[in-house]
Amino acid sequence: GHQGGVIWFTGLSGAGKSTLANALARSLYEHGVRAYVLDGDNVRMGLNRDLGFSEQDRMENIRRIAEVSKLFADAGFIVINAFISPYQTDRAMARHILSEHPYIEIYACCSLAECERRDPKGLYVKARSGQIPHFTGISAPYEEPQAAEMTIMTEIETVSVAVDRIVTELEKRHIM
Ligand code: GGZ
Repeated sequence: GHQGGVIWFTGLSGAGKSTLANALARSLYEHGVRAYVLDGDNVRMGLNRDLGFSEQDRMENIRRIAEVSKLFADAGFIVINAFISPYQTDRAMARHILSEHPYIEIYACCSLAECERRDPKGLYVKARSGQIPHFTGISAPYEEPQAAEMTIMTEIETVSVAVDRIVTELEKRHIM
């Protein structure tokens, strides 16, 4: 079996983090690699149901996710995280918590204008009309990564090309 590791997607709501994470997980499965995706859908409904979107709550969200990821990675899984993780300090904390494991941060880069055009859940419309406070990109900050191992320009690159590029990077780093 392979050693564990962590792939951490960061980016705006609607940038394509979960899409990339799930496509990557399928590809890893086909390569015989045990992988598991953590995202808002399976973490904020359960483990982190007590947390909202203040700066403090986002930090605690990221901290708990990093600690859970550490357990999965200790067990030999490749954990694929898809969280906005908008603050540089929180991403640095996650990287620190996971410093004993191979770690790759991937920036799902997409303009705010395009995320608003996609608006798959109608959240940007609600945020613009003031119905969602602290909405990332509208009324809360997104700090762009300065040290991401990879950047995927999701307005340009197809999911399958991006996934192949990530798999190549994982092989190069002997993570799989
Ligand atoms: C940002 C919000 C907010 C606010 C609800 N700001 O596109 P989605 O819907 O499915 O993904 C977003 C998700 C963000 O949760 P994360 O745990 O990834 O955020 S963080 O890393 O910053 O802790 C969005 C939805 O939750 N959502 N309210 N105010 N996104």
